[in-house]
Amino acid sequence: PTNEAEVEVFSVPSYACQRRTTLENRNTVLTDALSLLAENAELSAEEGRGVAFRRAAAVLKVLPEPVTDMTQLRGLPCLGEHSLRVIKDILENGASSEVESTKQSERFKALKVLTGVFGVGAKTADRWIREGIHDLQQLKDSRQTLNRAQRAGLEHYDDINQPVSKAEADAIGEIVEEAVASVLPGAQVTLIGGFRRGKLSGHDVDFLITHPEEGREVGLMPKIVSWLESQGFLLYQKTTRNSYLESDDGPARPCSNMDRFERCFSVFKLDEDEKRRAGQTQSHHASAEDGGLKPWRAVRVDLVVSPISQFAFALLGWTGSKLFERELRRWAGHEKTMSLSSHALYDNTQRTYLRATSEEEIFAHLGLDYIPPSERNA
Ligand code: TTP
Ligand code: MN
Ligand code: MN
Repeated sequence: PTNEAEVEVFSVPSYACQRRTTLENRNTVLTDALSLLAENAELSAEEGRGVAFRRAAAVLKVLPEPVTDMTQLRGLPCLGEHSLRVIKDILENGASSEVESTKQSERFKALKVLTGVFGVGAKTADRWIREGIHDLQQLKDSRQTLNRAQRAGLEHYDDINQPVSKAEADAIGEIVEEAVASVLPGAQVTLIGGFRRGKLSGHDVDFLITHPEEGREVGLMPKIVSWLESQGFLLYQKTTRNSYLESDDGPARPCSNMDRFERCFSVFKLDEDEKRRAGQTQSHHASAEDGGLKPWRAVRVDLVVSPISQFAFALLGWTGSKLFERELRRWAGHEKTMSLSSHALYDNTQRTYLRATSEEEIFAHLGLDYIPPSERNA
């Protein structure tokens, strides 16, 4: 043992997929600020800046204690000049002037409100703002033609922008289980997305569906959707069929982050009754008896169907967080010369696909310690 005082250096690996990020965050003031700047960048078609802010926030999320002094940040990865300036401002003045002015800006407020309409992305919102539309009333008054998704988004705006609780996610899960069991006995339903990572609320509920016998899952989504529709559970749905095999970029070159599974973007009608039947306690949501308010709420639900041979990749790719996924792909490409998608893992050196039947195997192929879902909250 040495007599010299040891300086404790907290070391953080630079890729988020090398780190364990739980939901416990001692630096929410800082990470909220950086996340807001990330969101503003993403809404303004500045993806690079958005990712930089997301990476900086993710590093702060794993620190074991609140940051109180800039010296604590020495040697940490992913903290660029801009992020450091924001952090310094908050530590010294209690708030970041850039974050505060962004929050107040008419443009940011309008982008938030308009992209809060399901089916409206940053591009559309930007075009509307340039045409003088800044809020929902102006959108309704304008003669803009809305597509089916946007009409549903506008109609159920308040519900869709109200967080979904775990209890509500479980109630939706029971409905999806029933639908799947009715149309293809033996098919399996897995809760994915934020709820699989242990989040207590989310903006939607995500499910991955497969069947243990390869091929049995083909054509499954339209059957599930028909069953749900016949039971009155769907306010909106759009199913896109699997285009994996016919795509020409192939699994080795996942050109976009969008995968090509058969999937369904939907808006569920969740009855308070349904929630009670699922064994949950009564929510704050008004029931029909206490004031004439509607006894149901709209909930955004994403369904994905994958063949069993790709299940582990789909599970890993759809559990998130979005930054964790991005970092996994960056690690694969930059550190391992591999291409990872929600369908497959390809080794560009050996020119071969690496098989996996579990997430653990995929981490092992990538030379990474296994990180469980609850620690992927980067
Ligand atoms: P989201 O449902 O958007 O996010 P989330 O579940 O992590 O958070 P929230 O609580 O706000 O719903 O996406 C879930 C995962 O699905 C995310 O890790 C990325 C993945 N995904 C794809 O693989 N392809 C896609 O096209 C989309 C939209 C998401
Ligand atoms: Mn989700
Ligand atoms: Mn989703």
